[in-house]
Amino acid sequence: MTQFRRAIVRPPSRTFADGLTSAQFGLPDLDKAREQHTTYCAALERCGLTLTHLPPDDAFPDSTFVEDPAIVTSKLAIIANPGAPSRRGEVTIIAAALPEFFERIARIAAPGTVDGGDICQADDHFFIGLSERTNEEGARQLATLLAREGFTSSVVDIRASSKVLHLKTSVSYLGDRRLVAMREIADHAAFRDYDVITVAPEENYAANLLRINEFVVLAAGFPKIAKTVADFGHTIVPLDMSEFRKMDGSLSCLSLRF
Ligand code: CIR
Repeated sequence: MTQFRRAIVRPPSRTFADGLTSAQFGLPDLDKAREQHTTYCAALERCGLTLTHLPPDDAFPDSTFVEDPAIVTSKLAIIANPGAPSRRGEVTIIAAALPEFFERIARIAAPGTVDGGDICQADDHFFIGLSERTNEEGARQLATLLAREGFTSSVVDIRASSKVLHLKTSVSYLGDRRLVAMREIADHAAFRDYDVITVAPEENYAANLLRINEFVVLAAGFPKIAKTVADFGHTIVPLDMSEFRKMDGSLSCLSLRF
């Protein structure tokens, strides 16, 4: 399992509530979102990570979801080309921040689009989600870049699912060849060599979790999957994600981990 040492994070900006969302939970409370973000950062530190904090930018309401404008691997960082036009400018600050940590940096070029939230790494394999944000050309460019580094990849088309924004909204890698997935995607052929743990439908939001070293960071309030994951011997770190959920955000979106 990948050992993670660092993460890049970015707090919500004052315009956070103006971001894109399809969720029906009402407007987020900015102060509460900031508090939840601070708690999230502390949780990553507890998992052993050293954090780099990028400054908030009111011009980009969704920029706290720092996972989407890049894909980071042990060998190469890739600047993405986010599928939502309002988010494309977020790549500038990420492109400036990554050279401190990565010698080699590649880019997804238009007309290819990729959101980092569609990319699920399982050791040396990458699942690439095709979604409203990641198109076939972007997926093809990313697969080529990854293959050059010796990584394998497979495509998971989620375009027919109205329930999920990104692939990682619906599936996460728990390590040890185990995936945690929403029922609708659990039987996908791309996952056939993995042990797939299905979340109960009322716990779908918890399908996005973070395995970081010996810890698993989980959205709070989902006891069934928390017990299943704890029974595998992981230390659970539960976090209240209410304000980010209102903006279609989940745990992985709030950091780039490497
Ligand atoms: C968006 O629609 O782009 C943001 N409001 C949410 C992005 C969530 N990111 C992620 O799942 N990786």
